Amino acid sequence: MAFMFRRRAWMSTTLLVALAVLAGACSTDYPNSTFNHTTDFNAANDAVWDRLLFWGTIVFVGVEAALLYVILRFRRGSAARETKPVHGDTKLEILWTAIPAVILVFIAIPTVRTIFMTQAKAAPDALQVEVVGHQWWWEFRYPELGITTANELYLPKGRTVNFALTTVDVLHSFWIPQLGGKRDLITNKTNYLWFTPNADIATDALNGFCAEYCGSSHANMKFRVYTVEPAEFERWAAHQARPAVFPVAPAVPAVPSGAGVTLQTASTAPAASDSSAPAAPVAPQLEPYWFPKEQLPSHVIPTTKLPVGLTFDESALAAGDPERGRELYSRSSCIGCHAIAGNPMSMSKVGPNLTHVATRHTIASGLYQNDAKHLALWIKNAPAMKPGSLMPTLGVGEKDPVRKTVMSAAMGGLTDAQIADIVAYLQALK
Ligand code: HEC
Ligand SMILES: [Cu+2]
Repeated sequence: MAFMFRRRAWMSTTLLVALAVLAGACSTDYPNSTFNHTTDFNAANDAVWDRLLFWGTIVFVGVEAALLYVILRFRRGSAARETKPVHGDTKLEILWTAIPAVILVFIAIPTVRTIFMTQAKAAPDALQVEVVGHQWWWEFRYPELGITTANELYLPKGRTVNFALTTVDVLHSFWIPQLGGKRDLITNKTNYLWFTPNADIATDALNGFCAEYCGSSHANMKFRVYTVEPAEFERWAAHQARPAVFPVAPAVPAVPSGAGVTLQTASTAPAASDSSAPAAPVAPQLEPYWFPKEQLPSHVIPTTKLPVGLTFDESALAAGDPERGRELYSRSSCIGCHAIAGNPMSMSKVGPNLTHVATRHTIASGLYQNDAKHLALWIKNAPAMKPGSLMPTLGVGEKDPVRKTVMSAAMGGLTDAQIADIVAYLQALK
């Protein structure tokens, strides 16, 4: 009776697990799948994988069939229990050496071919992107375009991109499951990785990860990748290459309005010609582009919980003033670590480049949404927001979670009102 019951429980559990696996397989939303043919790189890898699966399945079915046959045919009580020894059967030994060897050849040829293809040098006209790993964030530079940014990568569809991968500290690994990777970032060595996003893939936001354990916030070392139309990429790049636009008040161009399309009016001003304008040629500026917030898919929107006990006076945020913030930022510790092109006080390269920080959707390498509240909490106590973060605790009265020291005004600590001003400044850096 007890046995019957246990067998039933066992069977229903098995059935339940099988159903759950089946139901799980029905989902069509795989935001981090490596099996989509979105680039030449992952199409080639997937072809190798399919080949392995094909031969692996044949071997599996063959071996299992032979096993079942032997179990049934030579079971206890059957007539065929006496077996004939096969030791020294040359024919048989040649056969079971040759068959696996042939299968290995079928696997080895496409594998080696794919290795050679993906390890080759990228085409010379590829878009160059330097990827620098930091504990625990990503620096992205487009050397030909004069852009330095962090944690958010823009890639034009249909063009080969060649990543030069290095690290300033420990080993990291660059991985965008939907597009390609992984490849290691190694100290004192440049590794390369290239692929071409297909021209017909969707304009999309994808996840990227660090895939090599690199310390306490390794799991928090993520990034975002936006696959965009070539024209959008050009607009993005032209904008990112310019210094920060600050103050936000409309610039007074030497050229009367209309002829010189300034950044602030680029979206509204038509390229109308003004006959009274001097002949000074003004390069037409492209309308700035960054991936529209409303189109972000849910899998790139961070949902990280805030640390317990870290709060911010929300009414102070509303009172933040960008001009006061710029002034304060420019004489605070921030300038010892960050660069903002257009702010001559801020030229350091320890932390992420903040020139166009307000055009990014996340902060702290994909950990939090880039909004006033998260920026404020981040500045107040970054190590509490991200374990091990190399940006120090800066809020007055805040405790450094590792050193246990408490920040004071005398040490350069910032009050909520001061942080609110700096946040207003950062949010103006479009
Ligand atoms: C000792 C160096 C240091 C100082 C001082 C410092 N930061 Fe940072 N900051 C960093 C580092 C390093 C990071 C990246 C941390 C991470 O993501 O793990 C960072 C990240 C940031 C980010 C997020 C950027 C992004 O794109 O993810 C902002 C915003 C920021 N800092 C603003 C400030 C401001 C404002 C100040 C001054 C009040 C300041 N920082 C002072 C080193 C510093
Ligand atoms: Cu890492």
